[in-house]
Amino acid sequence: MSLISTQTVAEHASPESCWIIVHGRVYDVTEFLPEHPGGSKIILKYAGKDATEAYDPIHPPDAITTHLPKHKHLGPVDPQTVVKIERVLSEEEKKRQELVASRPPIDEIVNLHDFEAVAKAILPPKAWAYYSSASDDEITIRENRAAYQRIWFRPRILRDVSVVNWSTTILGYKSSLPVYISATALGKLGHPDGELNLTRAAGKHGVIQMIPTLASCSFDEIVDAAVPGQTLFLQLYVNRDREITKRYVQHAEKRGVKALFITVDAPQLGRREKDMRMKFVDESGVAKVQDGDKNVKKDEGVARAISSFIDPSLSWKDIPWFKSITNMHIVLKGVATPEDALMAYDYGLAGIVLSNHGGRQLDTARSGVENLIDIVAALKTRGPWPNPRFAIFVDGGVRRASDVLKAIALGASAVGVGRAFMYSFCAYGQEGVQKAFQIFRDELEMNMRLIGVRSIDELTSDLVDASGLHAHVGITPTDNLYNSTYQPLALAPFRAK
Ligand code: PPY
Repeated sequence: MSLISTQTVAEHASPESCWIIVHGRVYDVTEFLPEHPGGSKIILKYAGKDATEAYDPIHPPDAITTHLPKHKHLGPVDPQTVVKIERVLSEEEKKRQELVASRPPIDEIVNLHDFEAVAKAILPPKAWAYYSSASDDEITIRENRAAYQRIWFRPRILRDVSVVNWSTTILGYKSSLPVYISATALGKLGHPDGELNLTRAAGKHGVIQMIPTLASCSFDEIVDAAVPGQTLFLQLYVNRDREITKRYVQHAEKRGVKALFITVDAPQLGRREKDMRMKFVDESGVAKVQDGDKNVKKDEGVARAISSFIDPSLSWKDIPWFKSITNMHIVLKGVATPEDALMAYDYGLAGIVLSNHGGRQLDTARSGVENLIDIVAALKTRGPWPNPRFAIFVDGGVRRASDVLKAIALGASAVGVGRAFMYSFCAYGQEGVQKAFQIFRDELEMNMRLIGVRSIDELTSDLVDASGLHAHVGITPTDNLYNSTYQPLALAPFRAK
């Protein structure tokens, strides 16, 4: 294949003929422009140029090759014609890099909040905005923490807790912790290795990872990074084109993924205002939201820009189809009521995740752990509980082993942790995730001893007092550690005309 010079590429810099370079190869994306989930404008910014740096954090490496027909793959760029441009760092970026270099040594990290504080300090503002944002007034994201603080322990004493064991099984697969890594998207916004940090750490420590549909790394890269026998689950956003979904699901099963977690709480993406505002801030820090540019879509941030493929027509009628295309366990992620929990059970699914999507979807939705109480009560009407054929998971706001133990005591099989593991790799890469596992282990050991349980199956509801859980009044002590890393919602900056 002949080489293409950068000068030739530069001649195709318009909507009529738009070529871009990604990872040293030239692509003709002219016809793809109207189909790009993020809109054509962002591609046109790189028309005739190298788009790799902008492409990388928000696309798996194979996205362009799988979405563009073969005849639009024009070939390799001629390296002789590539002019290396010295990158000039902005003052803000320089300061950020200094902060990265001077972050606290990992031994000084003592809890999961610490990772979040470091991540907040060192992440590029767009990454922090995307990861930390939650919908509307961010009430639910706060409630996810607050709910755990309305549950109190009723510890038992004198039970010989010299040996305690917190390993368990999740959907029948061994897990060294009663915690799994929940899906969070776009890992490379926060660290060059993205989700592979999680995979590698999980492989070393026997923890189960749920691979996100919208990972920055490709699905196969993640599976390839797993060690033999490592258990992986898959989170699924259902595509409007069911053939794409079918291929993706069947490929995952072939590659050994054990369970499919279908996201059911995001037929439309929540309005995460912190993320949305970022879209409008240009290099000079000026908020474009105020300049009346009709071409700027005002309702987008990183997330909304890439969410248009998700099918809002997904319904219960699709469940038999999913069962027909895969033998993996099927779990619905984002269940919030006993009515839907019973439907999931009656459809013969393997379980549900009581989740509000980390507070990023319906604001003022209740916390998963609060919903757990009513949902367990409802499932008990279907027969003996716990039921080995149906698992309940909870996610959202988990930062302490005590949170995990409370959810399990109330009937959860295991608990999902998303942001906290993500912040641990944003701050310290794979080592950060391993340290986060160690913190969970240390806290589990201490808390299990202090509660008087030796194994996960000894955690029963009599060990907690959840009588105040449904009372949504502010009588809990202030969560200082958490509140110091979360910021109030900011108004777009004003500027002089
Ligand atoms: C989220 O941001 O909450 C996600 O679940 C990931 C995502 C990212 C971009 C579009 C849709 C969903």
